[in-house]
Amino acid sequence: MQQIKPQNNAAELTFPKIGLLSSEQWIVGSHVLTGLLALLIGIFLGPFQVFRRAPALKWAIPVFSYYYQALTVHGVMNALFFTTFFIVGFSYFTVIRSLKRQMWSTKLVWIAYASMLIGLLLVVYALVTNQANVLYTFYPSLIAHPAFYLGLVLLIVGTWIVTANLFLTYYQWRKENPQEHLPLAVFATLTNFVLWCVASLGVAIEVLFMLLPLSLGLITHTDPQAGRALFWFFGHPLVYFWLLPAYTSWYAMLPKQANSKIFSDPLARVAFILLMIFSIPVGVHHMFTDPGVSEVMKGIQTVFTFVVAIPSLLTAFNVGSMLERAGRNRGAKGLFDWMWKQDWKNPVIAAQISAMLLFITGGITGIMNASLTLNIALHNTSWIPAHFHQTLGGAVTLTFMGICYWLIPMIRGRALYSVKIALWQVHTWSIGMMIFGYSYGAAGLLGVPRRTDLGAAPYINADAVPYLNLSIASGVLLLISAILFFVNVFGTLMLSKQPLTEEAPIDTYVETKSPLWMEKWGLWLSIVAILCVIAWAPVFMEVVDFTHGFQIPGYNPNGGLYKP
Ligand code: HEM
Ligand SMILES: [Cu+2]
Repeated sequence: MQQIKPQNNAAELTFPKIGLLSSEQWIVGSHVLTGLLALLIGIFLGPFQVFRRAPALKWAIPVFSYYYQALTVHGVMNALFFTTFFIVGFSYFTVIRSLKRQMWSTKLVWIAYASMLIGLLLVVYALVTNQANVLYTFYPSLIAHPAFYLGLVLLIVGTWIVTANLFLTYYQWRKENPQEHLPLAVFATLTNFVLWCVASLGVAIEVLFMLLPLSLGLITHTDPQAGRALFWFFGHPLVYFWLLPAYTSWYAMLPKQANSKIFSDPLARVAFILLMIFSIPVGVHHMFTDPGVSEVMKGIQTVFTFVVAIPSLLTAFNVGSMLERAGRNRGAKGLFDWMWKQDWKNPVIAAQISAMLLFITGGITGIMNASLTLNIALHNTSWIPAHFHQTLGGAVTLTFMGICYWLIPMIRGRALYSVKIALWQVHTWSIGMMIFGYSYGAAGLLGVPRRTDLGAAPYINADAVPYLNLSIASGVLLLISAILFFVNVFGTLMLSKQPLTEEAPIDTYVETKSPLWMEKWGLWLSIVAILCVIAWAPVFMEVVDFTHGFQIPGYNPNGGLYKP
C-alpha cells in the first residue's frame, strides 16, 4: 500500500445542491448497480421457492431446477453479494458527502471494486455450472468448486481494502480537523467496517485453511464442527454489517427526509459502539444444537446475545422519538396519531418506516431464537427464514430499496421513474413479508423444516399444510413487488425524462455533545479483541480436535465423497 499515494489532499469538495459530482456518480453508481444486479439474479428465486414448497402447487423452480442450486443462488446473491456491494457504495457516498472530500485513494476504490467483481464472477461461474450447491453458509463437509471459495476470498479482500481506504480518508480529515465532531453517518460507517473486518477473519481462516485446500484436493478431510464455529464467528456480526447501514439511514438521513431532528446523537453513537463491541462475541447462538459446544458456552453467549438487543431498543426509542416529532410537525395530536401523519406518500419515507415495522417482529422473533431453550424447538424449521426475512428481507432490504429511490435518481441525474410504482412496491413488499413471516413462522412451530425441497417430501405435518399454502399469497405479492422494484430501477436509468429534484439527505453540520473519546478506534478494537478471546477461545478449545485433526471426509454434493 506504500506506493499508493493519497490523491486528494485537503481540497474540500463543493457539491451541487442537487445531484452528484461525476466522480461520486461513478464510484457510488458502479457499486450500487452491481449490487442490484446480484439482487436481480437472487431475488426472483425466493417466490419460486415458496411455490415449490407449498403443497397446493409444488411447482418446479424455473432455470435452476435443482432445489439446492436455486437455494444457494438465492442466499449467496442476495445475502452476500447484493448486501456487500450495496453497503460499500452507500458507505462511499456517506463518507465523501459528509466529510466533503474525495476518498483517500480513488485507485484503491477501483482495486477493491475489481477484486469484489472478479469474486462475484467466479462465484456466479461455480453456481451456474452447478458446482457449488453448498448454500450461503457453505458448511463443511460439503465442498464446492475452488472458484466458489476463491470468489469469496476476493470479495472479502476487496472489503478489507475498502476499510483501509475509509479509515485513511477519516484520518486525513481528522488531521485537518482535530477538534471537530465526526458526522454521525461517518461514525456509524466506521463502526460497521471495524466490526466487519474483525468478523471476517473467522471466515477468511475457514476458507483459506479448510475449504479451499479441501476443494483443491490438497487435503482430503475436514472438521465440520470447527468449520461451523469459524463461520459463526463471522456469521452473526455479518447480520449487523447488513443492519448498520440501514440504521445509518434511519438515524442520519431520515430526519432530514422527514423534516425532523434526531432525538439524541450521543445515544445513537452509544448504540453503534455497543453493536460493534457485542456482535462478535455472540455467534454461538447459531450453534445451540451443535453437539461439540458445551451447554456452559451456550448459556454464556445467550446472555451476551440479550446485551446486543439493547442497542436495537435504544434505536427504537431514538428513531421513534424523531418520527414522533416529524408527525407532530405535520399536525399530529393524540398519543399515536403521529404514525399516520408521516409523509406516507413519499416512497423513501414509506419504505423506511415499513422496514422499521417489519423489524419489530424480526427483533422479537430474534430474541426468541436467542433463548437456548426455545431455540431447540425452532432450530432449522421454517421459523428461521420467517425471522430473517423480517430482518434482512424486511428491515434491511426494504430500507436499501428506499435508499435506491433517492440514490438511483441521483446516480442517473433524472427523477425517479414512477413514485406511484414505488409506493405500490413498498406496500406489496411489507404485506408480502408480513404474510411470509406469519405463514412460515407458524409452519415452523409445527415442525416444517427449512432448507428442504418440500415439493418432493412425503412427510409434511397435515396441520402445517394450510400455512404453507397461505405462503403462496406472500410469494405472489413479493414477486409483484420485486418486478415493480426493477421496473423503477431500469425505468429511472433508461426512461426517466424528468429533472432531478431531491437533495442528498446528508446534513454536514454536526450538532452533538458526544465526547471525542468515542472515536478512540484503537481502544474499541482492543475491547473487541478481548471480548472475542473471552467469548470464543473456550469454544475453539472445545471444537478443535487437537489430537486427531481433521477426520471427516469432504463431501461433494454433486459427486459423493470428494475425490481430488
Ligand atoms: C422476493 C422475496 C423473497 C422470498 C419470497 C423469499 C423466500 C425464501 C424462502 C422460501 C426461503 C427458504 C427456503 C428453504 O429453507 O428451503 C428463503 C431463504 C433465504 N432467503 Fe429469501 N426470499 C425473498 C427475498 C430475500 C431477500 C431480499 C434476501 C436477502 C437480501 C433473502 C435471503 C435469503 C437467505 C439468506 C435464505 C437462506 C438460504 C439458505 O437456507 O441457505 N431472501 N427465501
Ligand atoms: Cu445471530
